[in-house]
Amino acid sequence: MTSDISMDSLRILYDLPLLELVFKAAEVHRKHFDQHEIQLCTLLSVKTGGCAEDCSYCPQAARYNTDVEREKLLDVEKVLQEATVAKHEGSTRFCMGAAWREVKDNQDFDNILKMVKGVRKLGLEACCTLGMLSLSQAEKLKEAGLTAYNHNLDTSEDYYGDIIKTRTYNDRLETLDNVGKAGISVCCGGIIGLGESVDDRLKLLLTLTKLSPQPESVPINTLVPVPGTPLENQKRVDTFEWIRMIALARIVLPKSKIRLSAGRLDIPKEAQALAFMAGANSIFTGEKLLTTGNPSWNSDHALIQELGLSIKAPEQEMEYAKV
Ligand code: SAM
Ligand code: DTB
Ligand code: SF4
Repeated sequence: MTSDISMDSLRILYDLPLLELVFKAAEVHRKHFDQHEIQLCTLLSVKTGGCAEDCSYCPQAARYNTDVEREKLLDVEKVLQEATVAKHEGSTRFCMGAAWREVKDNQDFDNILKMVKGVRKLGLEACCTLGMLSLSQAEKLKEAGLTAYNHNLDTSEDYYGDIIKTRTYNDRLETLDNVGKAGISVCCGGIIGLGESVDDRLKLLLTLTKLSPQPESVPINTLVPVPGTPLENQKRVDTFEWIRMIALARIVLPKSKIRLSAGRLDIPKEAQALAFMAGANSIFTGEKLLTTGNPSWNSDHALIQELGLSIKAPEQEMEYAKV
């Protein structure tokens, strides 16, 4: 499917009987990927808490009273130790997250560049999610060897203002543009379960298809309601709605990796298997996401083995091995 896709065509797909939709998504998946391969990505919060933004879902926003303690940027050495563990467990992409509104040109950023270089030297793909980014900062990250930059649009442009008031949808699009211009792969997805309508979810997908370049990976998060955040009492998303979102993402973004992200801890393994059938081909591994829980290494290894799946090898390894 290309960018001539419309809200009407998305709605028709979304309303298909569930298994029909999954079947269509599985067909698209097999055309573009080896359906047996799952990419393992490990997240580490390198700078936790105290964020100036007001994202209603986020336990790291300084203005909400959550259990998350504010920490300064981790040492480069500590981050590389964690990356080594992730590699040992079979992860091929290491993602470093910072609770920043935007990147500032200071010593912390210099240390992030060192982390990126160190992660690449370990033979892993490196990803960062650091908030807003200028073109020159994106270029520096590219030079350090960064593989991908995660910056989510989260929901539709219409619903965005209900969830986040301290920045605009356009701010997000500008950063994505800078990332693309610097030649870094774009990782961009969203969250379901924020109280949005199905149309909001479809609009998010439509916007993702229109990004140029289209995202290399698309994380699909389901809200993890954290006590102290404005969305703490939000009802959990129905698992079948989650599957529909994944299948639809696979159909309209046939070449992107579709990543099962936040919320997986509470999703039964049978539903995760259906999500892989529906085209998901990447997961976050490791006991923790940024601040919330995630399935254990053991349970994910067991799931991959039980389903007869295999772990995807890193891309571009040779290109950056000497950085
Ligand atoms: N500060 C950076 C930013 O906002 O781009 C990077 C980190 S931020 C935590 C990355 C993404 O995590 C958000 O865009 C959101 O999609 C997801 N996220 C944060 N809190 C979540 C929660 N409670 N449940 C599900 N997803 C969440
Ligand atoms: C993404 O879309 N999900 C990840 C990653 N990109 C950075 C983050 C999920 C965070 C869930 C809440 C937490 O653990 O703090
Ligand atoms: Fe800050 Fe990112 Fe959390 Fe928003 S999602 S409050 S920008 S850490």
